Amino acid sequence: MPRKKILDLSVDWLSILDYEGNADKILEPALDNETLEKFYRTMVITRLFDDKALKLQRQGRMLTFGSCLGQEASQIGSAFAMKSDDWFFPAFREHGVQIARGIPMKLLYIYWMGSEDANLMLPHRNFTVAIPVSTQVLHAVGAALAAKIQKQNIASVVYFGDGATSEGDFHEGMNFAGVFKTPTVFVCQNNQYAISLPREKQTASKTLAQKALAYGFEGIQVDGNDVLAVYSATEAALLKAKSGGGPTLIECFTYRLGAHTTSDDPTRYRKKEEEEEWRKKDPIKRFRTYLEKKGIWNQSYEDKLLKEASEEIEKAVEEAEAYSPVVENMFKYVYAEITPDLKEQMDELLGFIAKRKR
Ligand SMILES: Cc1ncc(C[n+]2csc(CCOP(=O)(O)OP(=O)(O)O)c2C)c(N)n1
Repeated sequence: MPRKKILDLSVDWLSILDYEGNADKILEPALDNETLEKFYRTMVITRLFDDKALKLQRQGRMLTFGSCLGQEASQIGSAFAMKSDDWFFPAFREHGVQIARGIPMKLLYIYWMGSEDANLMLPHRNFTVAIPVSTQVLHAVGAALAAKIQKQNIASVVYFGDGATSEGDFHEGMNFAGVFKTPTVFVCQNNQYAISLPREKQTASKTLAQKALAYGFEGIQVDGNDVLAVYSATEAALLKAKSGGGPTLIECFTYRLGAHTTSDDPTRYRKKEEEEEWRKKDPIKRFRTYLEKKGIWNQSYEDKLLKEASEEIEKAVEEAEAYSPVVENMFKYVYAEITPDLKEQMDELLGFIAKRKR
């Protein structure tokens, strides 16, 4: 039987920077040198922050930690497109976004050293890390709907991975956002793996971006190792969201160069050659080449930056390790009101600590 085509959907791809340090002149965002330098500095600080966390974990000074090595362009490009009044909802790998949003590194270290107290000290409009995969998608859509009802000119930006797109929460959030046209930007960092599960086994869809089309809004695939492309796509999505155009799903096509977390061994599920290929696509090196061509970057700039960043990180670690967690907080904030069994556990622990101190 002859059929009539009733829908023709497509997904765009955006890439601006090549690997020789050239930007597409038509697509290149108009950013001043100071802003470009801020992007680079934050990417470098994130990498050093991350590396320090891994070392601390190996020395028994930090708990399980998931590195964002290789995803710095996806994180810093999207983060700097947000305004400070926009809501930000992270998963557990968004250290770069958190640093770009001005969350002190000391707090990030305190959190990954095991104290939820850090969440009580987060600056304005930064939500807590979501360890359960995809739950933050619903929170972000809810915050965006609230902002829309209150006629605030803000949006919410939510981060999650390729694996999160298989969760019900993702689909519920996307559906709600599409129906109610909430000002939400969904940033999916497709880093090719959900722990050991490769992207091809996650979904039969050709792209993750196309999932937005089913919910009635735009999905775009962006070169996630190109900080300019990620910035431009996020900025456009935020402008659209704030002018009533509804949500956007941005799929940042990138790669997790490190292990899933410090408890993972990626050599068991992926080939060295694949990692090597992606190492050549290092987002920091790529951006550095561009900045060097523009006369912004040189070796003495790099040496100074590395020195300053390392000092900043050492100071943050020192402060985090000097922090004494408030034990009660672990129990107090599970529910709005502490339940009798949690209260019992809290009293038992406090008693145990008091006895040890004597
Ligand atoms: C609801 C839920 N199910 C399972 C887990 C265990 N888990 C932690 S991370 C992860 C994979 C997440 O993959 P992805 O969303 O691609 O993010 P990535 O870790 O690659 O950044 C899983 C299954 C969890 N934390 N929450």
